[in-house]
Amino acid sequence: QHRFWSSQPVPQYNETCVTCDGPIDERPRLDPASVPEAPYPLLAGFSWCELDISAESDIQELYELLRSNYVEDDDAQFRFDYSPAFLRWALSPPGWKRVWHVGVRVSTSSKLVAFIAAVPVTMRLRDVKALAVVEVNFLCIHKRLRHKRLAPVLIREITRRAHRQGIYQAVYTAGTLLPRPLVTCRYWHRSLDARKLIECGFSRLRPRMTMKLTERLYALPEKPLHPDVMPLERRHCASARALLSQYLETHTKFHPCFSETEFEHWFLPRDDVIYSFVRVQRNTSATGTSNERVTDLISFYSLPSSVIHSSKHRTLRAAYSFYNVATSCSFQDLMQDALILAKNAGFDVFNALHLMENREVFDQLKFAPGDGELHYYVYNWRTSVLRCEENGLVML
Ligand code: JJ1
Repeated sequence: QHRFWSSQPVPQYNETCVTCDGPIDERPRLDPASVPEAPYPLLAGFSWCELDISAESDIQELYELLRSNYVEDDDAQFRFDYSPAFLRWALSPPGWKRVWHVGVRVSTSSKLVAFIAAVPVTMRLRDVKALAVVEVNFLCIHKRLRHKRLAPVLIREITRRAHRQGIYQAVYTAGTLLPRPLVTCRYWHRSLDARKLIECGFSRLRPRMTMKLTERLYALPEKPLHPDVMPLERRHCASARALLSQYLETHTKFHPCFSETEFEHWFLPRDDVIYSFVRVQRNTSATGTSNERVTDLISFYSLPSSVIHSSKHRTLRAAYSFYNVATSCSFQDLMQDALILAKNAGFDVFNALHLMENREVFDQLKFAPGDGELHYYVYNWRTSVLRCEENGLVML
């Protein structure tokens, strides 16, 4: 079935009973000399390269490779269109390494035809509180080179490069089923511009519904329910990070552990990339000093999709729920503010996965289940499957 994955240290479909959590293959860690020093051999006519994400030209080449060849929905109507600024943000968190931005070029023309990336992250997985892993993302092979079995070569090469840096586990997600998901989460969608979603084939007019009624069904207040929600600033970050860490530790079993600098990187707002908002409580002590405590956090990222066949609309502007924590109000009221803020920022749809506590608010807030699912995988780690609600990782 899986010529490649059956050779890899991942749980197979038939392994159900897990007695002890831990690595599947200890050899690369115990015997680093067994990790090759040189890159894996590539198909004749192609060469490895490292992209320089600080160079406008390399980011632009990566942007174009992904825009034309990356993930599509099941019916090939939409394709992810990550912006250059988004890619730079996603690929440069604290501790990022250029050796982990791996490209494949045609040797004669230098054209970029494939890519895979890893970034470092510290994860908690069940009882293991700080597992050093890489998040692998943006694996993309040009459409004309599919069926040449390049993906296994890229995966072996990024694995080798992680091993060379002393990292032996990876987390990755895919819309396709591979051996074997840690957890599988469905996408849910909340219309913000119902007319546009229908016009571009993202959703359909329901039976016995007119366009006017549909627009009225999805109407939202003009302003957030909480007038004091404000964009996250650097001064909020220590408190916002404490709020999020506390939430993830108590409510989930699989989550990133953000350092202070990582939190600032992943959450400080960037136009058309990452949107974060907080509510703060001001406390004035007896001595007159005042401090601010973040009580609530809203965040979502911008990931447009190209509309593949529409004369009317070229792109769909989608906001994807990132990390949201409510303590001063209900989670539902907080997420309603997330919808309003996303609508006011010009997004057409708000997408969220069935993970953490999200499912509890989908019905009331008029989300509908999508036709896509996201499978989460951990490379070289054995553990039993999680419930969706126990999943505290949102990847980009
Ligand atoms: O966006 C997705 N589906 C949409 C569009 C479907 C178009 C036909 N296939 C969808 N729409 C219906 C819901 C509608 C929303 C508004 C209100 C009424 C109901 O279902 C799906 C997710 O559902 N997206 C994808 O399939 C894209 C790929 C997802 C896998 C991502 C893999 C990432 C890998 C790297 O990390």
